[in-house]
Amino acid sequence: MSTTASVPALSRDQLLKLYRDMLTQRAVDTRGFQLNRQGKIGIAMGSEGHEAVQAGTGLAFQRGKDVLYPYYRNTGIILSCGFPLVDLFRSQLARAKDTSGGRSIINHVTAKALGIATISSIIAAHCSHAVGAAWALKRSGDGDRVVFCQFGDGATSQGEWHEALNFAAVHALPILFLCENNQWAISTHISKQMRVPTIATRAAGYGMRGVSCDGFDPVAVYNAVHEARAHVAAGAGPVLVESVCYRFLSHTTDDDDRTYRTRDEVAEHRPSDPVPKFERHLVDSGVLTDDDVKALKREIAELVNRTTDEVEAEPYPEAHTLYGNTYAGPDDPWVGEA
Ligand SMILES: Cc1ncc(C[n+]2csc(CCOP(=O)(O)OP(=O)(O)O)c2C)c(N)n1
Ligand SMILES: [Mg+2]
Repeated sequence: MSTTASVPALSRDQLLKLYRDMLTQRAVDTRGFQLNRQGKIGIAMGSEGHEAVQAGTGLAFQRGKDVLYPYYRNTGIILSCGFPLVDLFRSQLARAKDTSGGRSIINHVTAKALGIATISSIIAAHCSHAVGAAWALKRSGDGDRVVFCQFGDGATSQGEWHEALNFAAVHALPILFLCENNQWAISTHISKQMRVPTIATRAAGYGMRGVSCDGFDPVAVYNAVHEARAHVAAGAGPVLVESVCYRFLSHTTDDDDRTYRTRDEVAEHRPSDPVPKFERHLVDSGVLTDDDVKALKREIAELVNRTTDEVEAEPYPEAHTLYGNTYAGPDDPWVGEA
């Protein structure tokens, strides 16, 4: 189904937040790839092409109420939901002050106070965790709070994903399932994942509402997610929202996408790049001038440079913390053993 016009028009401040969040996401992910090429971090995961999806979803998230279960490609959405940039760089650079003490793979951060749950690397495993959180919200009678569960197209082939959707639908849980359909799951194209035309179609199998939207347009994503959130918060059951986008870069810096897709295919999608597209829209509609755009880009570049330098100067975790959060008791379980 498509979205309706019941969503109010966005204010100038909201449009600027969308644009700023999109620019920040791109700058942070570009920095991740640079740090990897400089040999400073082991791996980087880009999200180029996902900026509109994540800024639009982040704007619909109600901070202080909602709970977010992100996945590894979600630098944009966690920043949009208030996660501090400095902590994201601490994760990328594995510094001691990272939310996992510098002991987790990059971007696997957590922030309880912001409602951001720990990221799981196991594809679709977090969908069950998110459903558990939604069940807890429902049982506690905490109305008007919604769980946002993000994942990619590939995740929808996992058995755990189907179990999560079914359970959520049967119990009418307050959860939004938000698919970032970038057409690829590492080297597996979407055409090898399913025979139905869209991910949203899959919702019908569970008696759940399914919506597909243009993931290159942050306003379209916001409208779809905002409306779906209202449906969920009203106690009408979960919704599956699919935002159709594209992954412009390799899966991670450990992947060479030239081995499974042509350069022509990637080039064909480039005109849809959401960042310059939204920028043109804001300038053409008089929300921003060209000078505003330049100033904002400079400001974000400076912020990202300053934060990178600041975190690079911070210490790595101490060796004795290696087993922390793994065993009960002392950091090092072998200390004192014969
Ligand atoms: C259960 C499981 N199987 C395989 C992997 C390896 N793996 C990591 S990312 C990924 C692709 C996921 O693709 P998608 O869900 O479309 O997300 P995207 O990376 O495209 O954003 C795979 C197969 C994993 N982490 N967990
Ligand atoms: Mg994918």
